[in-house]
Amino acid sequence: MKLVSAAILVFAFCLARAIDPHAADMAFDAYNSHFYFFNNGSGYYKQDTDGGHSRFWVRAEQIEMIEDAYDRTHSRATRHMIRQAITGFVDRHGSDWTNNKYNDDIMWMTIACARGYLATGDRMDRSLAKTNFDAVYARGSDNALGGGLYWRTDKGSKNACVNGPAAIAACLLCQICDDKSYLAKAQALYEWERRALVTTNGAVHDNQRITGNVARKAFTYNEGTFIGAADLLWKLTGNTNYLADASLAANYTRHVLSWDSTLPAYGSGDTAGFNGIFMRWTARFLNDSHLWPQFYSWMSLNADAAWRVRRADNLSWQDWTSPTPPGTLDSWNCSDTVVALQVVPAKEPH
Ligand code: 7K2
Repeated sequence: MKLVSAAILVFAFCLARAIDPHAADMAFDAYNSHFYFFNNGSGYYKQDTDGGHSRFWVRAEQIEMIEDAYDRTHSRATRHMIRQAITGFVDRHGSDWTNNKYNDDIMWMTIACARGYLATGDRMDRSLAKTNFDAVYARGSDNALGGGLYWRTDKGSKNACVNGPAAIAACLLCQICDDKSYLAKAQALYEWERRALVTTNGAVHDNQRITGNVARKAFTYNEGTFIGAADLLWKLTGNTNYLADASLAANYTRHVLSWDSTLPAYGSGDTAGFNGIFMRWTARFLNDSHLWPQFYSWMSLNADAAWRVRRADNLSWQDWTSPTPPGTLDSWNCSDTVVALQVVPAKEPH
């Protein structure tokens, strides 16, 4: 009898840690049927369930969401969507994005294009990534504050939201252009961010003003891109210090920002998709480092909670502690759940 109840307990424990195996497909399909618009070879996500267009950086991140789905399934249809959505982006914003004063915006799209190239092999994606990265690096980096990239062309601050993504972008360019000069850039950007903004317990502060003041606010997306950059640099160099950094930032996000439960709910606006960015890069780090055993219970708790708060139409917002409300929903606000379900495996990897 004791053995039976022990077996039931173990079974329940395993169940609690698994995620509905259909959730990843269902969430992606529902998201696309509510928000995706395409016409021949060109596509985009609407701003919300009523229409409109997503803005520049959100659009880039929604392309990354499609790439997350592709990395999970390797489906032809999803690869085609990547092509269509990058084409739609270029239709709207052109191939030279430097009229955008936000260096971070351009870095997000650079990552989306570099990942696009890895998925589709289309040289246009690689060249979009390279030329726009190079332009931002040229206009946005200097030695003030010891290095790093400015957030915007007005050069008021150097922010985690551009330096983390730029370090990731440079690692990807090193890989896809087979050019080691990008590795040196990635290492320098990463080292600047680490020294200026990252604490010894893994908090990634938001930015440093040109006056020297540091904004001590740790957002999950900055934790995520720091982890992503550390992971890619570890893979490119073999230096395990990067792995230790990534673990520290992941643990800080888990224990301090999330109290070992769901990621903080960020509400509407730019912050609405921050948690998806965290989940993406943390999951990649856990795949590469084989550290899922340390984090699966918490990561799956998040992905599972994300799916549980969905509505009857399978849309789910970013507050994973309360039911998704009826009425109009913003597409960016619903993307975190889709990403979480693409990147966290339904069962713990062994
Ligand atoms: O202050 C920056 C950043 O450091 C901070 O983390 C977030 C918090 O706000 C801005 S980043 C938001 C910009 C992203 N690029 C496009 C712009 O339209 C947007 O203001 O939210």
